[in-house]
Amino acid sequence: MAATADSIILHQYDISPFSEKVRTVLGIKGLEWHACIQPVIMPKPDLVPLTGGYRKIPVMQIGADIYCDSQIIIRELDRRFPKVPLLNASDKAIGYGLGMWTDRSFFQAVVAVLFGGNWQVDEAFVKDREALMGRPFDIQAMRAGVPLMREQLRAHVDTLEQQLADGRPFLLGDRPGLFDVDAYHNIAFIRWGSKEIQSAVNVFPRVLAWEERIKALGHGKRQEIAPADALAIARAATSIEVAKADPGEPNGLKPGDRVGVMADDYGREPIQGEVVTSSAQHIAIRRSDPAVGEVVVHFPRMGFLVTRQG
Ligand SMILES: N[C@@H](CCC(=O)N[C@@H](CS)C(=O)NCC(=O)O)C(=O)O
Repeated sequence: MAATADSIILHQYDISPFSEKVRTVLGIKGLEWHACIQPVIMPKPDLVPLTGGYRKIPVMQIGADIYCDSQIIIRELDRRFPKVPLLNASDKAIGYGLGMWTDRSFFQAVVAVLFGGNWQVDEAFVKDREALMGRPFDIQAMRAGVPLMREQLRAHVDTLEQQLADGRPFLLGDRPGLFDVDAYHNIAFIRWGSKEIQSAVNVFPRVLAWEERIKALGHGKRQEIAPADALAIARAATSIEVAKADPGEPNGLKPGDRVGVMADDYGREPIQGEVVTSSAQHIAIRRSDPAVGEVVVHFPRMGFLVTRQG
């Protein structure tokens, strides 16, 4: 079926571990979605008009609403499609908190071991990631750091093994949930590495069995969409977000205020727009671009900084 303003469009590429996180959520929920393949390095001429400059992957688009970062993408999927919830009796919210572990220190250990190992990257990729990270992408230093980072990786994966030690099928109980998804994308990323790198996981039998259970959940029903068609959907659609005051906003931000929103780790270009809504976990800003007209771009609050502009 052709995509419409109600369709889930995931701007992604297949090797992207953070996209795997979202694809697994789509699998748990059994949803239909459209994959829009974006480049692995800049420029991303079919992504930036939607986001206003956010270049990381994944980005989710539903009509003229654009969700940047897997955390807000997953919150929105759970809000719009609650039939199979991602949170359960033992996880009212902590999966999002645990994501700050899995997506940061655990993920960085995986990256260090993969790129310090046999991963082949070209000059263009190195330059791109230097710009993204704001520091040298030093393969030699990464190679030298592999023994240290292996220790880190083992500690992270062992934490999962211990969590599964009582025989539970999923990390927080009988059903797959957000915490499984958060942890799993790191394991899926390791699977792109050599046999030797993969042994970091293979020595943990409970993690291996859990990995198979997560893989069996699948990715929902995927179709492809061309970037030009995704842009056309945004152009023709109107955001569903309604302006709403946020009484607890620590800095008094209100609808209509001009702000810049940026990640606090890497890819820190501020995305500028006018506040539509905000809450403890979400900020939505309105902006426009000749290629897509007016869109509303959504970000999480954990891990993102919001500054007033002029
Ligand atoms: N905090 C972000 C991290 C996203 C991220 O780092 N994505 C990687 C790909 S998995 C990326 O964007 N790399 C640079 C690029 O693709 O341009 C999230 O949860 O979505």
